[in-house]
Amino acid sequence: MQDTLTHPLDAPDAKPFEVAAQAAEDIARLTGVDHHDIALTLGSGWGKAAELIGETVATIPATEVTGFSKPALEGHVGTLRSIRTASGKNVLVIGARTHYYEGHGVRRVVHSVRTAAATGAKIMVLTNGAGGVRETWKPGQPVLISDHINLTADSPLEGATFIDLTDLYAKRLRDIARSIDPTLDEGVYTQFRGPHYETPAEVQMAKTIGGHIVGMSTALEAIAAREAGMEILGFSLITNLAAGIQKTPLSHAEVIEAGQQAEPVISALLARVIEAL
Ligand code: 8IG
Repeated sequence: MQDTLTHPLDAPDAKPFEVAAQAAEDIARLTGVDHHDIALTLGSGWGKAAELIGETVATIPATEVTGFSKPALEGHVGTLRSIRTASGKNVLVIGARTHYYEGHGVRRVVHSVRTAAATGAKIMVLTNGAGGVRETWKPGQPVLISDHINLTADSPLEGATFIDLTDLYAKRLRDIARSIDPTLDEGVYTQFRGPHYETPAEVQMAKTIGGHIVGMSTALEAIAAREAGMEILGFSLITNLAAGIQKTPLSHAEVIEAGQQAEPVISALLARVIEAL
């Protein structure tokens, strides 16, 4: 636990990987599960997947885990769950994402990913709700992330840490996902800072530079996951077509509704993919 003024990742002498190791110890103690094989971050629209993945062994409030709680009361930060699949794999389900646009710095954004690696997870499954740049995509459609463009101008890596990002979103894992659903399309995820959605001109820029999906979360997490040695699988739920691609203004309510409509279908898909990993 921590006092209410300093966050463990904000201390001048903080070592992010040591804080993550402490968080992993907390998770082992609180869940009674000393090792996880796969970690899964649930983004908007994907929340129902957890129940379908297997038997929930333990659910813990993220506030009980080092580095997940906030320095002051700022609403809830969600839960962490340990789930055992039918084949006996332990899946750490992270329902507590910190977004870059919250402004607490990139260390806090990727703390859950580093913690997942510290619990032993070798595969990081990152899911999100996002905007679609391809006109042929429909709200409610899940797509695989094939690569990303990081437009945050930031990095979770500190110092001269040169990390290769070739095949960041592992083709091996995308192929497994497509063996479950051969109709899955894929595209390049473009991370903007947010929290505003893009202008139509920014969406055209994303398209011109090779982006197909626009979002606010996953690229920074994927970089940290690769640094931590994990294999990464990324899914976007297209909740809306990006600004200017769809002719009507974007509304958060619409985004939430598309997510709710799609939730049962994509959750079942995700559960089947995880069992196949
Ligand atoms: I849900 O259109 C969702 N998240 N950047 N743009 C960006 N993030 C998003 C969008 C979108 N829809």
